[in-house]
Amino acid sequence: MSRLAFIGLGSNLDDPAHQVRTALDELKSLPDTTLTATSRLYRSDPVGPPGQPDYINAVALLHTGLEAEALLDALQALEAEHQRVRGERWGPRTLDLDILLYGNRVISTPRLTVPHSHLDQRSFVLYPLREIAPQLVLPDGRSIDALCARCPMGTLEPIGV
Ligand code: ROI
Repeated sequence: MSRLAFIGLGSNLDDPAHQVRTALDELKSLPDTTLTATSRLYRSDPVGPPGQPDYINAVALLHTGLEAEALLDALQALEAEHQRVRGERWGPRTLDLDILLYGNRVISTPRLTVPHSHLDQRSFVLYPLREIAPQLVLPDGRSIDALCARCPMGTLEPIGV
């Protein structure tokens, strides 16, 4: 069975815009998966420890036959190809790929929390998400419009395609 999965992309090291653009392209080659939509790239101030570089963020929509954990494995393999080294919590990273939503499923396992935690508090996720899915409703019934209304854009800005 094929599902819609929204993926959040983020980078703040080693030419972040290039990291995100390359990763968007690489999502096309995941097995049993079609890349259906991509948001623009957005620049955002870092959330988390201060003193780290700005982030580039984007959101992609996949149509995938992969189960959620298999999708997570595939995304982690892509992160590893981008030389992501897991360092300090909320520290700088070359590439972060998060499953934001997986169909209408709610998943809570040691490896995976879907919808992604803090999704509703992060403008760098919500606004790119709304760009590609303006009618989106979360499994708990909240609409993307309602979530954006409660989460100011702040310094988030699109930087083009
Ligand atoms: N801050 C921004 N702006 N964008 C991110 O993608 C991002 N990712 C993270 C933390 C460290 C929480 N901060 C971020 O994981």
